[in-house]
Amino acid sequence: MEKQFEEKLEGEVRIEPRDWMPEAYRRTLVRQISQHAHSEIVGMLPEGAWITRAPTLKRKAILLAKVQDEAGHGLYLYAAAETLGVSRATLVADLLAGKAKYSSIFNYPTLSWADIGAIGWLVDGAAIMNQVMLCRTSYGPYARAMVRICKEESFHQRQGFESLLVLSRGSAEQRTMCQDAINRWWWPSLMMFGPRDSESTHSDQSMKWKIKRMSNDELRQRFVDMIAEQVKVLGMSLPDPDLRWNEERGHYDFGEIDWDEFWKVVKGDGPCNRERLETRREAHTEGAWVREAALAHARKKAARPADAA
Ligand code: FAQ
Repeated sequence: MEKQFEEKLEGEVRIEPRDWMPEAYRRTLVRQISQHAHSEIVGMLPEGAWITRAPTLKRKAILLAKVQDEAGHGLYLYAAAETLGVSRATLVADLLAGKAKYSSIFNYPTLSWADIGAIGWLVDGAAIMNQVMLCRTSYGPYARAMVRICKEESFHQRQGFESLLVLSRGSAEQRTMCQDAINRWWWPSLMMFGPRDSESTHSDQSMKWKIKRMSNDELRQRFVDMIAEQVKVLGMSLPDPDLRWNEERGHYDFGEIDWDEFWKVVKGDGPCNRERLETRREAHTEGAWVREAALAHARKKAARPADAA
């Protein structure tokens, strides 16, 4: 069975839920897919805080749609994780108990309207850079979920960029707001790609299993190369004095990430970690009646044909 599994990987045949797979492969997928699902759900909070404060009806409608998309992404991903034999209730319980990880980026506050544009451009931009490779991941349900998610994320990135473009062509105050948001979101966005390859616990094995197709550092470099060009269109700058084009490498060089800050946030001690978990716990408690009603409805529906007979 192991040989068949290896042959499938070698021949680029997707692994499906009913196929035999090594236990460690299954566990790695549950870990990564559930962390990804939690990120989408917690990721609704920083932007959700601006739905009632969006400057126009058009911006409010766009933001509402985007935040709803993130909820949908979370649900596809929990469903993909469930195909590996773990229940969504267990995964959510782990998140609420503070035992599960989610992306570090969502532990930073959204201080101004420009942050919503910066999240779309930088955070969704980093997310897509990583997720495009995941459309080719070796596990079928995860890869298929990613195809749809990527289509929606690319709309998210464009709306973020367009929103910043408007601010960048606005008043002096709006331009300052735009630059300030870029300054605050730049470094945390680079952290989304995870630790340096040399510090990454799972990369080697995940690359062998074709769960990951590119390393953390490769994706981070691609992101820097893309954003360093796009920021010129905005007429803004990135807060990194070491950022410069390296002709020899054919890439932008960039400064050192504050890894102490990264690990602090990952371990639960970032600016908003406690607030985010508290908000999720409250939503879970307050939403109990919706889950109960949905279950009661499903039971009633399932009982109906028997009643009719
Ligand atoms: N934050 O060995 P590696 C989005 C952990 S979705 C927190 O390199 P791996 C959409 C890692 O889990 C954003 N923890 O790990 C959106 C591991 O801990 P563990 C989420 C991090 O898995 C936009 C340890 O460090 N995207 O933004 C982070 O091979 C706007 C060692 O790391 C995904 O989840 C971090 N930044 O590579 C929503 C994509 N980085 O489990 C709303 C799928 C690392 O041993 C608004 N995930 N860690 O305790 C992946 O591609 C990978 O899991 C990586 C990490 C690349 C994130």
